[in-house]
Amino acid sequence: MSSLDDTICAVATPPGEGGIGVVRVSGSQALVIASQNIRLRNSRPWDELQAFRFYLGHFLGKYSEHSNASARTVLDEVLVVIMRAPRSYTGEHVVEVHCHGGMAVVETICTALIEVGARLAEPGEFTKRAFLHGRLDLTQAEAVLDTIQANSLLSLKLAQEHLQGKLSSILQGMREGLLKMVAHLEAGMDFVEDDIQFIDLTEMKGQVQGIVTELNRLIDSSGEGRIIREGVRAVIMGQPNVGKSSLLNALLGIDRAIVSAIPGTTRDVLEEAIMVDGILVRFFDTAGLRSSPDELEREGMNRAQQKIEQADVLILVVDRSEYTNEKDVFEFLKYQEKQYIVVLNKSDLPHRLPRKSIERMIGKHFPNDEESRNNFECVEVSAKTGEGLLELRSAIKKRALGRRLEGHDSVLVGRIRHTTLLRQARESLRQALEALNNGGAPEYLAMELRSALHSLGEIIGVVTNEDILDQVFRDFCIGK
Ligand SMILES: Nc1nc2c(ncn2[C@@H]2O[C@H](COP(=O)(O)OP(=O)(O)OP(=O)(O)O)[C@@H](O)[C@H]2O)c(=O)[nH]1
Ligand SMILES: [Mg+2]
Repeated sequence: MSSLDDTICAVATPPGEGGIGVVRVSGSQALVIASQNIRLRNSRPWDELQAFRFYLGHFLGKYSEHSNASARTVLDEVLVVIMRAPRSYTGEHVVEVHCHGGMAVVETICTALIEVGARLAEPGEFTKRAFLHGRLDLTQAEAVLDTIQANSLLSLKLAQEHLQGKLSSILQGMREGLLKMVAHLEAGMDFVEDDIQFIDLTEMKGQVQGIVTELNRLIDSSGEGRIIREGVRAVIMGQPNVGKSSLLNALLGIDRAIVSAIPGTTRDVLEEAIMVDGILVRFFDTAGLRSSPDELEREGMNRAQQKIEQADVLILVVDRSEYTNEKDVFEFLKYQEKQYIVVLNKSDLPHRLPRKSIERMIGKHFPNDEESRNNFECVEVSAKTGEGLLELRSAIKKRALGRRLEGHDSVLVGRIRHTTLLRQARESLRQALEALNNGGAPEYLAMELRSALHSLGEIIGVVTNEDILDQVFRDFCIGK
């Protein structure tokens, strides 16, 4: 384990050229280390500097390893800001050096700080320290990474909600309820001979049921949460030559995929992403599915099949200028649990079949209950003229996010780590409910409640170990 006693430093801005680059130092010696290399314009002693204010100065260093210390020259003009423990991101003393954003500048400054006693930070070590010093809990630390990686307005909103502790406070509330129940149960165990009951079991059942209901809601939100974090996977599929690649190009507004009148043009899966109304949609253009003797085309179809299985939304393209019969679409309609959009393409050409007939033909393949019937809709589009594309875009967003389309207030869960632990907690509570219904022993009840407490605690980081921390922080970049 890396020591908390070290003072760490790292370049916090991305590699490459930029107007400004930031080098960050954190630890008990941060001010001492920085002061050795920085000559402030006003010559104020460092211990008199005010926190959260910028000071202008020069960063001094050597251009060559072999030059002696007295040969130090100005490496860059810098702005310095200090934050004193515990009022900083990490909870330690922090110095940020704002210099020009060139590779040589930031690297040389970082190296100079290491030479006078700092250690190069590991990925995510600043945030890990913030967690270890109680500045953030684990869901908030994860939300820092989600904020950095947010690729759409909605994913940013989700990350910020978690950063503000909305998920943690729900989980803390559950934990407090469970802790009380465990305390009462254990107190009851001590007085078992006096037959004193410290908590009414019917009341306890109601409380556990309440937590299970809330856990169900959070777990159910994980599909949408993942889509918001990672983007919608929309797979364009259909028979050869119906205009799948033309549709991809039309949606992107560029000539990305090869289009031709020859069936079997697309072989490999093409992926391109665009923003649709605040959410990232990743489109996959696939090879048209048909029986073909061509080995390459068959491999293309295998790849298409894999993508179809991972899709959040399936865009089935049919050619309205041709007769479409059930045999043509049958193969594509077997993923009934998924959301379908049937694109009736080439709407600029004369139609062979009325829209109603196509809808009826496709509808016949979905079970005759309301939910299944709502799993698909038809949109008329011309990839050639662009007609119907707006309607298609809003259909994709609606299908991917379902009811939670706009202005949702409830907290969503978007990480597999969270969903897995929420499921474990729910399972323990279900066992507890069963025991409550069947007059199970209080020892057993308390054990299940403790196990749920443990799972919920692991999400926020009340319960933790090096493995959990490694899992959380390994995706961070150095400098965060
Ligand atoms: N008139 C008209 N022609 C279209 C439209 N969309 C596609 N086409 C034409 O249909 C033919 C096939 O288009 P592609 O986009 O290559 O079809 P595909 O489904 O990707 O075909 P494969 O890759 O072979 O499976 C081309 O000649 C396109 O110009 C449309 O909306 N209107
Ligand atoms: Mg194609």
